[in-house]
Parts: sequence; C-alpha cells; structure tokens
Amino acid sequence: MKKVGVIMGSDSDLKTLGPCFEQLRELDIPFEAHIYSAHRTPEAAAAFALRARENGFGVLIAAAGKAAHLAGALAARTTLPVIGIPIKSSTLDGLDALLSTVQMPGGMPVATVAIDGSKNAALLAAQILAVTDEEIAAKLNSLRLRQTEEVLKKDSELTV
Ligand code: RP5
Repeated sequence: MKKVGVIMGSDSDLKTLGPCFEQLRELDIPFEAHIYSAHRTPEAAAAFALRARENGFGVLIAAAGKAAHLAGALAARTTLPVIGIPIKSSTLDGLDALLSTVQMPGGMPVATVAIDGSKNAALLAAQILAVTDEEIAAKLNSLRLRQTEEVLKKDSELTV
C-alpha cells in the first residue's frame, strides 16, 4: 500500500494535525510525518518531495501557517497529489495561510482543505489512494455509512 507523507512547517503545527493522524490510523493507512519548512529548511523539503514517489508515497499532505508556501513548494517538485492544510497560527486567523496555499498558479495544483481541516486532509488522501485500492475504498464506505447513521440517530432524537 502506498504511504501518505504528512509534512508540517513547524512543530507548532503538530497539535492541529492530531485529527489527521487519528483518521489515517483508523483507516490503517501507513504514513510518515516530518517537519520541513519551505523557508527554514528549503533543501530538505525539496529533497523529500523529489524522492517521494520512489520512496513509496502516493499522496502528500502539507500543513503550514502564516506565509504558507510549503504545499506549493512540495507540489513544484513532485507529480504526486499534494493536499494543503492552511494552519491558523497567526494574528490573521489563518486567512494568510489559506490564501498562500490555495492561490496556486496554473500548472501547479494544490488541493486545499479548510483552515485547520486536518481530518478532511486525511480523508481526501485516503480517497485518492482508494482510486486504486479496494480495501481503503471499502473502509471509506463503512465510515460514510456510520456517519450517516449517527446524523440520522441525532435527527430522530431531536426534541425541539
Ligand atoms: C509556518 O509558520 C509554520 O507552518 C507555522 O504554522 C508558523 C509558525 O511557526 P513557528 O514560528 O511556530 O515555528 O512556517
């Protein structure tokens, strides 16, 4: 099974990635996490992205805040799909990171999830791997069914 690479720009992003790791573990998807910054360790970030495909990764998740160039910098060095998570780590409440991550120029896509949307980043990564992996697809289907049942149960118990 292909691995998911989860790259964060700083260890201060780690707590926001909790739901991402939890979701990947729940789906039994192997992942590696690293701290590489587009600005503070540009060579290490580039080297990781350049070798990601040959190292067994199928998709990358990049989490960064402020002037968040990490997802774009990784995407520039691989044709693996890159999912960007804008992190709310600044006085601008993550809007700076959202725009820095989502506003990629043509020819260089990054699939950007919501600010701090690390659970959806994991699910989107799983859905990408599930295109060719029936086992993950089946787990995603079960998860969707459970989610639907939970909401309908809440609806049936609603008393207002
Ligand atoms: C970004 O700057 C990181 O991704 C983090 O969200 C933000 C602040 O980093 P620290 O100053 O906390 O290391 O590069």
